[in-house]
Amino acid sequence: MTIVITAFERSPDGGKGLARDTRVRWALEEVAQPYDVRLVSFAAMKQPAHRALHPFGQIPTYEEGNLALFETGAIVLHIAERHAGLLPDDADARARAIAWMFAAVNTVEPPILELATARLLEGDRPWSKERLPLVAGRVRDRLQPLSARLGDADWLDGAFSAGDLMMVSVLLRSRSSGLLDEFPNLAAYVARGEARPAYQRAFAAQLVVNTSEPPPADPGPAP
Ligand code: GTB
Repeated sequence: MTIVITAFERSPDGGKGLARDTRVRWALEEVAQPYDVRLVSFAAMKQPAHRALHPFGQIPTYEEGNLALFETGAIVLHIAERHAGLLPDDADARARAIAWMFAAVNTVEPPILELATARLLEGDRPWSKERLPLVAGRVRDRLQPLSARLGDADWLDGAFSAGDLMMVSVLLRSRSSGLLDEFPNLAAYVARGEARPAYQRAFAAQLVVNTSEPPPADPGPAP
């Protein structure tokens, strides 16, 4: 059964790999599963056909036969549970890897997203200068204990797992703020993730989409 994911027709980041299809591509590359990509415009994402796959009108989605999934945490967990390579065999270690996946999307990602919003979308507001340090502080409050837990290990809990894949993907979004570099072991952890051949293939695949000829103008919904 062919796996089909959706991705931005043109990502706002121009191919830096920050849109969330990259983490799904990465997981599929880690477990050597081929996949197709259906590119969607912002207009198409909000249409009923796409909302049937993703109620919030977002990317990425994942289709495999009759199964349709949204939410990258759920998608990566599905991939990791069905194919060897992203979750340990030992039941306790497996549960801990899944806990790190949740920690990535539920505990670490929210303040990082808040900071990205504050910097990129609210930077011109009169209160922005006062608020930014508060939001940056909340990111540090997550990175500091994460850095302490990682210490000088390569990965969060033994061998590389879906927990690391999600955590590295989330941390990547904090790099442009400069905060990641305040924690050299986390910066090195992210670099280790990026150096994995599977990540390199995933990154290259999304880059091609975002740097090739622009797609024809989207005519929008039919009148
Ligand atoms: N919790 C969901 C998940 O993990 O799957 C979040 C999905 C999500 O936020 N999708 C975004 C989306 O579809 C794309 S990834 N946005 C369009 C919309 O909501 O209308 C977020 C993203 C977008 C752009 C950049 N960038 O350009 O740097 C980075 C990340």
